[in-house]
Amino acid sequence: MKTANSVVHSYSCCYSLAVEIFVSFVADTFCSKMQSVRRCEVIKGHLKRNEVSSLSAEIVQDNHHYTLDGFDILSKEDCEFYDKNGFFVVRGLVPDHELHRYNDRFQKICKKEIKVPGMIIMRDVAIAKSEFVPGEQAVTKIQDYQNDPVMFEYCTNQNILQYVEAFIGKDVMAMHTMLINKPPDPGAKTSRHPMHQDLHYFPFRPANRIVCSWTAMQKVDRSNGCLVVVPGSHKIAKLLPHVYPKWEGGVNKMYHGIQDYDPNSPRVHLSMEPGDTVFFHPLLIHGSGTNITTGFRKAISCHYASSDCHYIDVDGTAQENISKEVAEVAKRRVGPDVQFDFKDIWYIKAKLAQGERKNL
Ligand SMILES: O=C(O)CCC(=O)C(=O)O
Repeated sequence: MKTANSVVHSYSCCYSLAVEIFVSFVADTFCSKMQSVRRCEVIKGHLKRNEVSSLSAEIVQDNHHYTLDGFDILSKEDCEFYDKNGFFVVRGLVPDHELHRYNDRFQKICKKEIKVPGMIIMRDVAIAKSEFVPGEQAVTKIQDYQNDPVMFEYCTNQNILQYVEAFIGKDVMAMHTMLINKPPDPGAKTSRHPMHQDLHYFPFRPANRIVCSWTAMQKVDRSNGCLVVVPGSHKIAKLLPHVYPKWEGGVNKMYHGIQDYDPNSPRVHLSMEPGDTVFFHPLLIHGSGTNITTGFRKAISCHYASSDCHYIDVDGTAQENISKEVAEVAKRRVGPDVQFDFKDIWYIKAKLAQGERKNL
C-alpha cells in the first residue's frame, strides 16, 4: 500500500528572524520601564524593519516533532521523509467502492436531492453568477460535509486514521472537510488554486498536531490540475501573509495565496491514482494547477487536528483578513444580529472522528 516518496529539499530555519523579533520584544519591555517616549521612539525607529517582520509573519514554534513515537504504521524512513518534506503519499489507501460512494453522494448534493446542514456549496468564479444548473457542472467545491453521514465516513475511515494518529495522536477532530471538483478551465485560469499554507485558515495550534489527508478520486496529473507542493516549506516554521492574487480572470472566493510567493520556488507535481492519499503539514506551501482537460478533477479531503490543540486569537495577526471574511459569510447565512467569533465558527463545525473531544 505504501509508496516510496522522492524529492528532497531543505530549508534553513528562520533563526535570525526569531532573534530579531526577540530583540524587538526586549526593546518594548525596556522602553516601558524607562517611561521615556522619546527614547522608545529612537530605539523603535532602529528596529522598524524587525517590527514589520513580526507583524507580517507568524513564527510558529517548530520543535521538529512532526510525527509521534509509538505508531508502527510509519517506518523510520517514512517519518524522516515527512519531517524533511512536509508531505507523505500512500498509494491505494481508499478503495474504489468507497470513492464511488462519495461521488454518488456528491452528485445527489449537487442536484439538491440531499441538503446537508452547514454545508457550503461553492461555484467557480467564472460561472458563479450564471443561472443555477442542476448537477456538478456548477459546483467547484463542497465544504463542511461533516453533517452528512455518508461523506463523513471518509473522516472516520480506518485506513486513513491509522496514519493520522501517527501525525497527531489518538484524539482526533475532523476540523475542515472538502470535496473539490475542479472544473475544466473556462480559459480564464480560474480553476487554479494559488500557492498557500492551510494554517492561514485555522485559529488553532500547535501546527504540528494538524494534518491534512487529500485523496484523489480519479487519476490526477498536471493536465487536470494535480496538487503542487514546495517540499520542505513547512520547515521555515512561518505562517506567511496571504491575500487574493491579482489574477486577470478572477479568483475563487476564499482562495487566498501567499502575498510574496516566489514562482521560482522548487515545486513538485503530485501525480496520483484513484485512492492514493497524500498527508501534509499545514505549513506546507501548496496549490493546484489549471485543469486543461474536459472532465472534472475530484479529490476528497479532511483536515484533522488533535483535540489537545487550543484555539488562538487571530486579531491583529496576518490571519485577521480571512477571519473577517469567514465571519461575514457566516453572518450573511445566519443573520446580522448574531455576533460570530472566528473560533466559535470552528468550534461549531469541528466534529470528533476518534477518541475524546477535549479543547477544540
Ligand atoms: O484540490 C485542490 O485543487 C487544492 C485544494 C487546496 O489546496 C485547498 O483547498 O486548500
